[in-house]
Amino acid sequence: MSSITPTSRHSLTRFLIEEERAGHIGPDLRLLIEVVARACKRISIEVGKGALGGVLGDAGTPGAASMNIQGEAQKKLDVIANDVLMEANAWGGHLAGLASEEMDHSVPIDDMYPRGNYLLLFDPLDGSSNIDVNISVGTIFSVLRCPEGVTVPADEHYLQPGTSQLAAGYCTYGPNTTLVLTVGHGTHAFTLDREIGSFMLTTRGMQIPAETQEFAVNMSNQRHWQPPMQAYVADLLAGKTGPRGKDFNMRWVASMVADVHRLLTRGGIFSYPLDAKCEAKGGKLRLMYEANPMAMLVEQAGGAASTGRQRMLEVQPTGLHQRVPVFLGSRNEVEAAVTYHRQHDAATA
Ligand code: AHM
Ligand code: MG
Repeated sequence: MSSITPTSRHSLTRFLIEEERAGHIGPDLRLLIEVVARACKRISIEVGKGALGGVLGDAGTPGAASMNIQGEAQKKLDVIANDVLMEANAWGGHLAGLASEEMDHSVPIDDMYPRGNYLLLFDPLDGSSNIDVNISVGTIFSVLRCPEGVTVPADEHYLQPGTSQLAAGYCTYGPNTTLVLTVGHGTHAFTLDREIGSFMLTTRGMQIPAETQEFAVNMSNQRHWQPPMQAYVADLLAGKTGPRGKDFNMRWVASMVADVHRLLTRGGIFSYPLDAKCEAKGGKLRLMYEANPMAMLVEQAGGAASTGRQRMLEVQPTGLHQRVPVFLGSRNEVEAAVTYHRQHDAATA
């Protein structure tokens, strides 16, 4: 991992042109990423207005918040961020279609515009529960290729495993706005320079340390977890004198973007396991626009990502809004969590 000195800083535009020259991306994918980054700048401005902009609180009418397909109440900023991403990506000719956490089904690009070869999936504003309390939220996105011969993509055309992602990223709206991106050649961070309005490369080749002493999980769900997760976390909490032989610290922002940004920066494991409350749905977090893009970013930074029982990027999706259990971050710690699942499953088989 190398930090960039002020004199050698590259803009996102320059970085993408160099990726194109290196043969890592084509011009349409470069345009797509530029458009998403521009939309994220807009969202960053809206998020930053807070109470002054009238953007806080629930969408819909008082007492009757609008709901998304997940049955979750939408915040005003969820809807604003979704609209910004939809509008920005509608007309450029780089996409065949889009899918979002906030929309029941995918949407093909309108006939009035040319259609490109890519599919874009996104969670427009992740960490919705933190919007009104001024804690970091973010946008997560994933790019897939539209299958050969498909001109009007439907939901089924998005159901590709995470290994098929051509690019993935997120943007955090926190004390600073940072875009973290991979096109399959490392994971890189770009900080928004608000004075010039450009994302500037601030970390090339993020690297997650293989070992960690920090974990992130919603501990209030502990009693609802399955036995292997119970055993794993009990051993983390046992600390130095327990079987793991070291003390662990815990952090939980409740915005996946912020929790993942922390582990990309200094290591850690993030997990949202199966629990009795979300088991029937398959998990809490969504595979296609939360778990998979984060898994690609983490693997590209030398980390690992798993459902606890399978490499995340190899899960064959069956639904656009499918949910999965998630373990990702420092490689050795993810492997430790997976071992607890493997041993439990072997003992109960
Ligand atoms: P969202 O996309 O509706 O905001 O939900 C996803 C969020 C993640 O960012 C976060 O890790 C998790 O839900 C928080 O869950 P909890 O409320 O159990 O802490
Ligand atoms: Mg989310």
